Amino acid sequence: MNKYVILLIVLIALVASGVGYRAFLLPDSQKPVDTGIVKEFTVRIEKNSWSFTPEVISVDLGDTVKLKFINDDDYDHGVGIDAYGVSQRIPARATLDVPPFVASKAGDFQFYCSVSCSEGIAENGLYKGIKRSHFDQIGTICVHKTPGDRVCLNSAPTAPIPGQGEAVPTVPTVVESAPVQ
Ligand SMILES: [Cu+2]
Repeated sequence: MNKYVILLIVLIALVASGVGYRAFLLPDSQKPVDTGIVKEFTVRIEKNSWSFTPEVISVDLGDTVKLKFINDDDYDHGVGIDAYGVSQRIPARATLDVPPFVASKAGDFQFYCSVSCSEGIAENGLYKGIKRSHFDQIGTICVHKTPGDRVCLNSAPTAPIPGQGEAVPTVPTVVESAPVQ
């Protein structure tokens, strides 16, 4: 048999075994998930608040996440989501549309202000009577492993949620990205 034909057969066998492995042998937890569902959120940065509103975003594993940030401040902020490779500046009084991404990892992931915006530019760094700064401007994206599950794995609100009364001021929880399964 022509050696190229043999080579071709070997190649086809290799590709077929790879496809077969992904389709039949790979554990469900390791298969890439894409629900095809798009979840859109608008996150507001209120003037001199050093916070995001809302501070907790919930999606299901495999959802496509579309985030819009509105910066009401007269100075720049940023958004960083290390787990999903997001790092963008949000100029003063501007709106930023983050390129959509698929929430492919379950767990709680921080989003944070990635531009040093300091504190005390106005009102001595006080927001609703609580001292805040750039380092308090943190939110959490909860990616739920099971669709419909509304319990975040390990997140906690880091600031008062508007309209829900004053929360006890807490040190922001540092949320490590939790592995799938
Ligand atoms: Cu900042």
